[in-house]
Amino acid sequence: MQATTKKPTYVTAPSLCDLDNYTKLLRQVWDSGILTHNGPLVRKLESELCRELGVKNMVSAVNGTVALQLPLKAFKLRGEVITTPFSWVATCSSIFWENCTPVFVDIDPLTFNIDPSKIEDAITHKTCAIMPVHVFSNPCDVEAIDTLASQKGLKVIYDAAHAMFVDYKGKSILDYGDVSATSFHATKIFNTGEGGACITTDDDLHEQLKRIRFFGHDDNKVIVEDGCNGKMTEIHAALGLTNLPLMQEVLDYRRSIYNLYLKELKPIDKITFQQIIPESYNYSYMPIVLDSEERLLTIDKKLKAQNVFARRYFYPSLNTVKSIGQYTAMPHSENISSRILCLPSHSQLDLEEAYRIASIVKDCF
Ligand code: T4K
Repeated sequence: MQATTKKPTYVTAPSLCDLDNYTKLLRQVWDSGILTHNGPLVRKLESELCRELGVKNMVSAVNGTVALQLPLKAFKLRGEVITTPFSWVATCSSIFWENCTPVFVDIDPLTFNIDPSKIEDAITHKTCAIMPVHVFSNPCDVEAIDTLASQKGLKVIYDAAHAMFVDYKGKSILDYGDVSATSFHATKIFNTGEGGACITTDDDLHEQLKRIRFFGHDDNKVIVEDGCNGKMTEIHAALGLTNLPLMQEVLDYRRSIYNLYLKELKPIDKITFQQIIPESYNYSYMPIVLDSEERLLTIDKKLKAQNVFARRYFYPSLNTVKSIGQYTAMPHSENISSRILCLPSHSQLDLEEAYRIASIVKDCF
């Protein structure tokens, strides 16, 4: 097939505020000269997000990976952290950076989240925490995980990088576990360019996370614990504050794209979808699972020929990555990982283009 001259369509694009609104806020930064160190816009972003999400405490961070590291540091964890092989590599690298070892537990092949019924068998005397991922914003079985963790005396740090603006059983999904860590990366549903945050209901832990983010300093700049530099800048916070009012529109639009793809592709029995709870999902990704890797490669090639760039999130399954550790079979994760493709979904994707993409996919059957 011949490549078209059409503008490329990427898997995602950042939802961006009006540039003039952003520069208006940047004027304040220029006038004050305060660029970082827990400045007024960072604090404002944290409090506005807490209000919007209905959560008590938030500590913003330089990115989502550091947001995962901050609680590992706060709890002074050493040993094994149980996690999922079906994730972005940052889940594992945050564990390694904090001198712990990831131990994989396979996923549920329907929800793509860690299978809670398999966690207990993976617990050893070295286990110190569980780090599950709400994959594509789909809530983990938080009741089962949190109950098991408290019985075994383990910390739970949810990797909620995808899970902004998701409520589950009457509260934000970010309010479960000891801490949730989310990402505000450019490719996420809410973005500050780079950024992330820790969310916890524990006020003391919240204060401690703030200190760790700021070199371990207390309010008087006395070093009271082992910290790092995990601070968000005012420039990033300004972008977040200007993007925030767009969120309802962004969420609604992503949902309509998801439903369009679903309607078009559901009749094809060789395509399956993540099992989700429709009211507890932010529709930031559009994952489809094909009947074989061969089919996936064919579809991906056909899309690329039409200037459409889907992405294999998450591929490869992390248990197969040599630098992460010795291989242990994770059949469900490896299987889903080899057949899953995320189709373009973002605010700048018009519905007509989504129809066209769905048609290219359909033509491969
Ligand atoms: N845990 C989980 C479960 C995660 O998924 C992630 C990150 C983390 C933790 C860590 O959070 P952070 O430390 O990143 O805050 C992206 C992101 O870099 C990464 O944040 C994300 N997960 C991961 C799933 O995907 P790529 O490899 O897709 O980026 P890239 O450059 O290929 O971009 C994809 C498409 O997006 C491009 O084709 C065009 C568009 N794009 C991208 C960027 C960066 C834009 O339009 N503008 C942009 O600025 O990694």
